[in-house]
Amino acid sequence: MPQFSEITDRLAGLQIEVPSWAYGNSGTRFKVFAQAGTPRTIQEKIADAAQVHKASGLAPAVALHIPWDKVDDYDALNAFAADHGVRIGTVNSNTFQDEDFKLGSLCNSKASVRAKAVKHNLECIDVMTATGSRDLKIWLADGTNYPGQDDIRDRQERLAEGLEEIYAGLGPDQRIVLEYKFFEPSFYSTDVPDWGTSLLHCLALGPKASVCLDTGHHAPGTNIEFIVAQLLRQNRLGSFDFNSRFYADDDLIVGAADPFQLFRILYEVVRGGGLENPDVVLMLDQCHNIEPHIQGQLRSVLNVQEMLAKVLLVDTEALAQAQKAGDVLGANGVFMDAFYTDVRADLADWRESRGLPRDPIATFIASGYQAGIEAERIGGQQSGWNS
Ligand code: PSV
Ligand code: MN
Repeated sequence: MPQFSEITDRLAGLQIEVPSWAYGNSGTRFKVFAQAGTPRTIQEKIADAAQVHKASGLAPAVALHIPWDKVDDYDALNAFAADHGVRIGTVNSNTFQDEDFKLGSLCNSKASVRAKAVKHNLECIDVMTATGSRDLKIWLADGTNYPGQDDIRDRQERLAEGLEEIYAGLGPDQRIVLEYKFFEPSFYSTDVPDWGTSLLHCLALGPKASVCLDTGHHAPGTNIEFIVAQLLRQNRLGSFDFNSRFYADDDLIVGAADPFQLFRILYEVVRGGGLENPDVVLMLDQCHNIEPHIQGQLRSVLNVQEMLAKVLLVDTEALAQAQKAGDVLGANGVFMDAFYTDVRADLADWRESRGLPRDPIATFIASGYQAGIEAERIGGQQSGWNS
């Protein structure tokens, strides 16, 4: 197995994009519990996200969700982010909260509604141009609840047309990442339910369209690392939305529910050249319903770092030899050795050697930042999952 010192160069390249909405309040359809100090504006969300980067060195970009994070002056927002040591990342469009989109957006049977959805995405591209952001992430809540409700085949044609119009609006260095999800909010059919459907639309669109893989968007038991391997083979894995789940789209802290699954996914990222590939964005998409938002984000990026360190420790030569020899248990043993290696002390030493806190979470807590925002952010409308 490689020494820890042999993997630090690659580990140092890890960059994780954090979602602006993770800093707002969130919950379930039963209750949203408000937290003291929650941001009221995108600037406050960025300031909080910057704390995650400051303590970990891992999170230099913040994804926006439009219209939640809309501002009048994107130059000023860019400057604000830069002043805080971070930048604007992926722009997420939102065609799931407007009354008009009740029966779908790009797949709606009404041309006027489809046009409205296209227009919104084109406006998101304007935001990307203004912020220097490369990626437009499209996730559609489109689907049906009842068999026969709409023509599921026509819906695919409408989707292809709408995506083409949006694609035509991309600048030369901009991309679409098309996210899939097998159910919710639609319970019978979903228009982009799986990676295959997303990939087919991306292939039809052209080279500036790739798949976004949200780890919470699969049926239980799905082998997600296989999907990672396959999409990387096709150069069509544009981004991840990392989170973890026990049941459905739980949006829990990445690595919390199934650390071994995160290990297996990251192994395929590394194996497929995704780690050093700027076209593969590692993003979080999480909601911290009951835990403190900033600490939740910190824990998330640190979980990814820890699991990546273990992946980089896999003895790839020994693994290849065992695989070639058909040594089933030997190969599995090499893989598991890396997973079971405790890298926490090495990581702490390494962080310190780079001028970062040994224990980013403890350092953040001790900084008093949280107490400061709780005292300062009085009044106003706290951001929530829908604002
Ligand atoms: C949908 O469940 C999703 O994963 C999409 O990425 C949305 O943009 C995001 O959640 C909103 O939290
Ligand atoms: Mn997502």
